[in-house]
Amino acid sequence: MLLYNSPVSGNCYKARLLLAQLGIEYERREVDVIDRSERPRLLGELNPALSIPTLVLDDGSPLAESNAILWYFAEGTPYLPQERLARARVLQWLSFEQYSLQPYIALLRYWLSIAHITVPQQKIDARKPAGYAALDALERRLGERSFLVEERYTIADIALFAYTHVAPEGGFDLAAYPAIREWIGRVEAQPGYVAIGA
Ligand SMILES: N[C@@H](CCC(=O)N[C@@H](CS)C(=O)NCC(=O)O)C(=O)O
Repeated sequence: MLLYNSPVSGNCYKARLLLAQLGIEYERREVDVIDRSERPRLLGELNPALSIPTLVLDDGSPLAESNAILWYFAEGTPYLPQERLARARVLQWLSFEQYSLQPYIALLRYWLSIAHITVPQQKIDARKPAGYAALDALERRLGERSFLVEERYTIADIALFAYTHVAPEGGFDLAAYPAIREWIGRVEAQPGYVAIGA
């Protein structure tokens, strides 16, 4: 199995973390997240969005989108509940991550700490309130439970953890979010945990 990957990408990290926790081996091919000129050649046949992570399964089938990759590998394992409502709630949090968290927290991290591009402060400030609103939502949820769904660690936690724990790299202060900080510690204590840079 081959993962088109970047070590700095939170989306790729989601796949790397779950695969490590499941003990599944794979190869990595590193893809530049700043110079995207090679994407059509590398990924054109595999993923119409030309995004990473893109995975090629052992039988040659491509699979893209970080949360789809999580779902595929978590199926039939403790990382994805079997009960209908719990599965829908996992999907609820995966959708929240893509729509409400990533465009603000991941994007600011990319601008400020990965690409180091000069972005007008006004443009940065404009993304902050929605990023903090996503953190507020997570804090409310985690203030009343240990994990996002069913009181146990699932791919919902992996998906939200990926960019939340590095939110300070995008200029977000987690000091006012004690429940999030405790949850980060619980995720890091899970068996088979690997850090984003590993
Ligand atoms: N929704 C996608 C987003 C993937 C994504 O944005 N990947 C970045 C690297 S972290 C990328 O390759 N972007 C492609 C591009 O901007 O050209 C996912 O969750 O996998």
